[in-house]
Amino acid sequence: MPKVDILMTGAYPEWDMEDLEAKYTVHRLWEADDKEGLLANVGDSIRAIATRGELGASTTLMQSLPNLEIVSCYGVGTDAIDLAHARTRGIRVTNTPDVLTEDVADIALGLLLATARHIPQADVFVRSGQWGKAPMPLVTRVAGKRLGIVGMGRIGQAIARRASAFGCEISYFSRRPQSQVSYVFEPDLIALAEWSEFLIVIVPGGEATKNIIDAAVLKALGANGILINVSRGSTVDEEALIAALRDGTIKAAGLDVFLNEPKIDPRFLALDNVVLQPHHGSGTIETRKAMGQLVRDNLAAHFAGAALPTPVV
Ligand code: 8YV
Repeated sequence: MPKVDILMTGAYPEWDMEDLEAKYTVHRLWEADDKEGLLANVGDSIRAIATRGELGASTTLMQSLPNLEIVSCYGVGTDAIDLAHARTRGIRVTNTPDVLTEDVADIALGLLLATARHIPQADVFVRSGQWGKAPMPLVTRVAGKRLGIVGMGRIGQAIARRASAFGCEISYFSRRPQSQVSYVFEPDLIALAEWSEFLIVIVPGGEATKNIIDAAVLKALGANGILINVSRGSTVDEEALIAALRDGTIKAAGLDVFLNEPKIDPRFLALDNVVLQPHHGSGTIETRKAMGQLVRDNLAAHFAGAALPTPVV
């Protein structure tokens, strides 16, 4: 029986690639010099897309695949997948929730600690031989501070659990109050920013949250405030953020996500009050193995006519 043809938009770790190549005929879109030519040649045979959260599946891409049945996403965020188009065509969409929750929450707190306590700068201080010649500058405490969380889904709740252990006071902004948590719900994002010493952004990407962190929110966060973004680059107005970092409107930022990844705005590289991560919140061996397994389990379930483990559409 011929193997099912699938299209991959970007690479997975080798352990996933080996399994997918063994089970399917894999077409590697990201390696094609002539992507349109590849799609023209094999588009009719493609029954599945295996993509990544940041790569998604555009309307144009899905329209070029007339026999597409499923998009399996390696990541929890599906904002780069045209879900409405998938729904109109009856294309299933799956993602990889839960398995990455703890890692992304870890990196949110890790970025907060790194940004507030100047951990990258301290490493340079030692390596460059400054220790003993000048005192390391005093920095910002994290424990016991006021933390605003923008988005109180699974990852937001995991962030709050960690911050509670740090003795932080926690309030959150969300579309609606989350009855399963006891933290203070603040429906006014500006008011939350004014109250917060730290603001962690963990809302889903997409049009509804585009630039939700804008110049007004950054001004409200204030000159002693620290912004952490582990959501999507689209949730922060980057022009406003770069200006706020440059002008001292906020103290500092820790960023795992950006617009135009991986070719981020070069102005970030010139700022000394920002800690930069390469969209690596879920980037541990354990979590990526679990994510890859879920992608493959969803594909296998679909082609076996079984229930999908983690359906979105
Ligand atoms: C993924 C992400 O690991 O889960 C998401 O939506 O953005 C990341 O956690 C990344 O997209 C994998 O390439």
